[in-house]
Amino acid sequence: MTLSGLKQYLIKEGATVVGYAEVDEALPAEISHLNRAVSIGVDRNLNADTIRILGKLLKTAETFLRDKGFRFLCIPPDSDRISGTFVSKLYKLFSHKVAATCSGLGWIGRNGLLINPRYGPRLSLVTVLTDAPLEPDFPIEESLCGVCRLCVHLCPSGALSGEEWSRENPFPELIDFSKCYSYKANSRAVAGKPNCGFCINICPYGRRIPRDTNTVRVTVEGDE
Ligand code: B12
Ligand code: SF4
Ligand code: SF4
Repeated sequence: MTLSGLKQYLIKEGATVVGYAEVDEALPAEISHLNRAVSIGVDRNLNADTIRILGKLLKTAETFLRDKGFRFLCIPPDSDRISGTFVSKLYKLFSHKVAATCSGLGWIGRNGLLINPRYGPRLSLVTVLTDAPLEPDFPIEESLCGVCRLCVHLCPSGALSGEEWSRENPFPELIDFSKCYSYKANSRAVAGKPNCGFCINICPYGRRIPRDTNTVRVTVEGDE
């Protein structure tokens, strides 16, 4: 199989989307030799089963690249929870969202998440960095959120500022992570749920809701 065949191979093995990126500008010196990224997304919430599937896809890419003699660094989906090994120290040097925008899979929405035009923010991501000369896809330059601000208005913790991302200005203050984090922690305590994810569920991308609206009608039990 040729290098470009890796994409189809990963899709066949269960990936929803796969993109290749050239990521020199986002690489720290320690890993600057691994200047190509394979960004892999699956259309699922990030739960234990999704982590298993993404782990299997990482293994598939790893075997493929190793057999061809290339170097690689597989960054797992829950990289923040893995520590104690030399390789785990490298994980925090590169982010899944950078690989995803650079490989054309989507932009960063007002909710701070990677938004794919077809699957919206519902993709869970992993990344393989490599020195294999993969032909890069076109990076995404601008947000396509447009006038939509649904996630900003409806985030229960008020964590989202409504700022807009672009590749030229990739780190605006999109989200107050402490608000998001404490809301999630409380919701686990109160409702027994481990997460929130409202900013995923409300996004019209990947759903059939018009994007030119700032409001949503919420029907509660007893409403007409
Ligand atoms: C720590 C963490 C959290 C923390 C804090 C978030 C944070 N600081 O980012 C908390 C607990 C709050 C959290 C919450 C959630 N998280 Co979280 N989280 C992470 C984690 C482990 C690290 C993120 C991080 O450090 N970000 C640092 C910020 C500054 O950088 P960043 O993420 O790369 O984002 C910027 C850059 O990518 C930049 N950028 C984009 N393109 C380019 C291109 C270039 C060239 C450059 C220079 C920069 C650039 O734009 C982004 C915005 O500024 C990642 C997994 C990972 N290893 O990446 C998951 C991850 C971001 N989380 C994810 C998810 C799903 C969630 C939740 C929905 C979970 C839930 N169900 O509640 C919420 C959503 C909250 C929200 N609206 O963002 C997914 C997002 C998937 C997606 N479609 O985007 C990830 C990628 C996990 C995964 N493997 O899929 N999370
Ligand atoms: S996960 Fe919930 S609290 Fe956090 S930004 Fe999204 S909607 Fe807001
Ligand atoms: S809900 Fe609207 S503003 Fe928020 S990320 Fe989705 S398209 Fe962008």
